[in-house]
Amino acid sequence: MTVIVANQPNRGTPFAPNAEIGSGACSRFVFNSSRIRNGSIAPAHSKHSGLFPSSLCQLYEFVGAGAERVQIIFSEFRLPSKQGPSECGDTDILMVYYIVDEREELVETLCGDTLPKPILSEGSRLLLEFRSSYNNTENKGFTGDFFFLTNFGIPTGHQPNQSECTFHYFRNASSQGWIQSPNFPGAYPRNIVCHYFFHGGPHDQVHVRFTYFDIEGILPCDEDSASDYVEFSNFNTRDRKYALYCGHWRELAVRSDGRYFRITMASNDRLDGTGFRALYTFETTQQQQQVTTEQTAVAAKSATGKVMSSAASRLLHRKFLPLSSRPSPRKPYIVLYTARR
Ligand SMILES: [Ca+2]
Repeated sequence: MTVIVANQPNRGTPFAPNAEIGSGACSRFVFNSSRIRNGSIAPAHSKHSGLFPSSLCQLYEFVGAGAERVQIIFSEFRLPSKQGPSECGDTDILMVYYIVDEREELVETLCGDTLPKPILSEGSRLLLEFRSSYNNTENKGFTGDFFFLTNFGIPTGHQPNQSECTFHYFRNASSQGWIQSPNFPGAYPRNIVCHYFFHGGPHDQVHVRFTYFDIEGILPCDEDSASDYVEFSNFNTRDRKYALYCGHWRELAVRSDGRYFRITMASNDRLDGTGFRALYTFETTQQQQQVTTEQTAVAAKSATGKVMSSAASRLLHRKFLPLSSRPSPRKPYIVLYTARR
């Protein structure tokens, strides 16, 4: 195999890839994390006409090490399809492959004018294949930034072990901040478990307000319903006062009993969602009392039937009441602002 170090393979690319390897009709650019941690890719086309050559095939291969994954974030994407906006056909497409056990698995085929969501590899390797044969002036190609990372695309919190999707949030680091699912706002990976641990001060409670929630699954969001889910707990073990959550929620808020709280997200081996984003706040008991009074007033108003839908009301009464088997049950603090879509 001949390995050639490319000089200027990509228009507008500040980094040269590690190697360009001839592969049939396709040129292959290999990026190895030992030599480059991040950069951008964009297929070369004529500076004169803005067109790609009549038949272009380029492979971009990303090779990470250990627990590293590859994330691609697109900043430009214009590959209009000859077959209309909803069908890619086989021209002017960008194909995404996971490489698992030396096998290439096609994950998705991208085309059109909509900026794709971020992509996160399943393991340490990822392959992109760009094919262009439908030349018109609308086809401007794409630009994507790539990153080799070990934080699963979760930029906040303290991650003690790079191979685990576990993040800790401490009151003494910040009284407020954001958490998100891996690769948000792109699809979260399959077969993943992510833990978010919150450690407040002695008189703190943890308030978490979700601003986006899309977890693939159906009620009751457990393994029997083949669902991905988000779990809340005041303990390290399962907290039966909280139901498991999946589906779409416009807004959802939850509060811990005390200074400690855990949120866990788990995905199975099929179908995807785009995850969640939430604002967490460590609140002292005094602040909390004030907020509870306000929330009670909102809940009372909702109960008149003007705000809360019957579906929401059913969910509240059926799912969130404490279980009688639990000793000294306390009413769970979950405020449901809107019903399931
Ligand atoms: Ca799933």
